Amino acid sequence: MKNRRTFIKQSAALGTFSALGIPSSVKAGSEKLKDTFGKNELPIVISTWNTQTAAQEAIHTLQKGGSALDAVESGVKIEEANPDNQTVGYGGLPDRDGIVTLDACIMDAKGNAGSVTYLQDIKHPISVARKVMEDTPHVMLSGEGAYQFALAKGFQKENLLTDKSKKAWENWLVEKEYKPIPNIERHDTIGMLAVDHNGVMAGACTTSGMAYKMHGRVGDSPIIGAGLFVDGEIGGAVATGLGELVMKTLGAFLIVELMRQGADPQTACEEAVKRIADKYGTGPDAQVGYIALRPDGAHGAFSMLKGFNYALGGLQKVTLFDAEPYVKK
Ligand code: SD4
Repeated sequence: MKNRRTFIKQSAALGTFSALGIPSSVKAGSEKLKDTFGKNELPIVISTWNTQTAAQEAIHTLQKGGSALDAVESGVKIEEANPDNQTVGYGGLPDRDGIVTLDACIMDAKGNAGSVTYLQDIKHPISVARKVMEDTPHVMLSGEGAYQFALAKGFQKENLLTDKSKKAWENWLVEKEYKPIPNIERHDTIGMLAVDHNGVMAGACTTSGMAYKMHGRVGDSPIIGAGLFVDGEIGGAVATGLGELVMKTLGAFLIVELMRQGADPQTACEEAVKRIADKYGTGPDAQVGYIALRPDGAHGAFSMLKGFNYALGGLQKVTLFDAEPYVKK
């Protein structure tokens, strides 16, 4: 919860933020929770794309007395296990060599973080990332090392390439053209942020990455500060979309730092998208979507292109919203 000291710190920072010439007004996104639920209620969960079931699971975990960390882990696991989501976990589209490789990370309010990259044959990379955070002195394990660690922790080897995704890959082999398609059926990489009843937050992000990527490619999703960043005092942010653009601008960290300087979550998401647009342009494949959440329940969401949506939920209901895009057409 925000105490008086934090409030004074943030208010003082607001002056600095305005002095930079960046607008710091509270915009529509931050008000949406109030529109939907009447007031800024806790707990709250927000997740990228059409992932209401996952958000519902996270709320359920909180209702059962689980922590925010338990909530985001249990929530994103729904999508990791969902074969119809071809951008996450089991059923994810493979790389150009036909191999499914997974990236995930998790972070708590105290700044503890765990991550796995280029992980194969394990259905729940988010749970392996949590084990890296809790049971090792490291933040990130990759490839074979992450796999061996997972086996040692009791995870089972599983084939993650479903017939549907194998067929899609075989069709892709005919042309072999790498073309990022980040708005896959409005059901993509899942990033999730949650705040519990006491204002304690956590975040998680998990993906099979861009379809038909080069073998060995790792995206933004498992990179702390790019795909996900959480500071329990300030807020958290998660990214989805073309990871290379997020990595080159350290999107999630940028959003949290803008919030630290006084920006509301909506303005911070807009600034981070604008940073990409200014530096790298707004090409037809350059979709990036951000969501952000503050410990008091205020949130924001914004994307580069049309088509990005997100689930937002509290104890009463979970609702799907379209994010406003930077490129309006
Ligand atoms: C990546 N950011 O690997 C992920 C993919 C994604 O919506 O989010 N797709 O680049």
